[in-house]
Amino acid sequence: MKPVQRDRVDVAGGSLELWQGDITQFGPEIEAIANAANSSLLGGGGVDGAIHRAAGPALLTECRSLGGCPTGEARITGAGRLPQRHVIHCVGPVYSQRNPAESARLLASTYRAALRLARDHGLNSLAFPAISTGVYGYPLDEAARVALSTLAEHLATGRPPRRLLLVLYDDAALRAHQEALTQLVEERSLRR
Ligand code: AR6
Repeated sequence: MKPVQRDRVDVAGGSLELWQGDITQFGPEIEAIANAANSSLLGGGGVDGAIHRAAGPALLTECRSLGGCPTGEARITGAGRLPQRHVIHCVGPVYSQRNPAESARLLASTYRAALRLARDHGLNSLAFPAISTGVYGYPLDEAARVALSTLAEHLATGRPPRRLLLVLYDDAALRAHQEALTQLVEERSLRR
């Protein structure tokens, strides 16, 4: 399904947006998409599989040359056949392997690493999937709070990228992120 915008808040003149649909279906107006990868960076199921299928074999060839990526970090490549300039591969934590505080630290860390790479490559728009909330088993409501507060903190610095999208695949993920956004808007007095 082509992504549809469902919600949006303004943070320091930047835009934090909730979308629903398939992250591989954006056009070139979104300069980069993030992938929820594993530390081998050699592909997998879920959104990783969808991104590699859409991007074609050039993406895997480029990923092979990177030699993997530790949990909590990110790596950037071209986007193969996708219309974006880059794919940023994020390795989130497997929720059951650590205590909740350590998982939250690593999840925030991979979002921040992706934002740094985007800024270093002159990107102004970046779309994320809900990292770790599928195969990696991160509870949706907790992951939504971590993701949204990390993205809002980035926007509050005033640095690029200034347009951040979280792309939710199903209704449960969308609901969890809408609730977390409502909480964030109240806590930080943001404009919806
Ligand atoms: N567009 C947007 N979101 C999607 C799409 C899509 N096309 N497909 C799935 N999602 P997951 P993880 C959502 O499992 O939990 C892979 O095998 C999905 O509903 O893709 O970080 C990797 O290689 C969920 O909310 O990633 C790793 O081994 C979210 O994307 C492992 O899975 C993330 O689900 C990473 O697990």
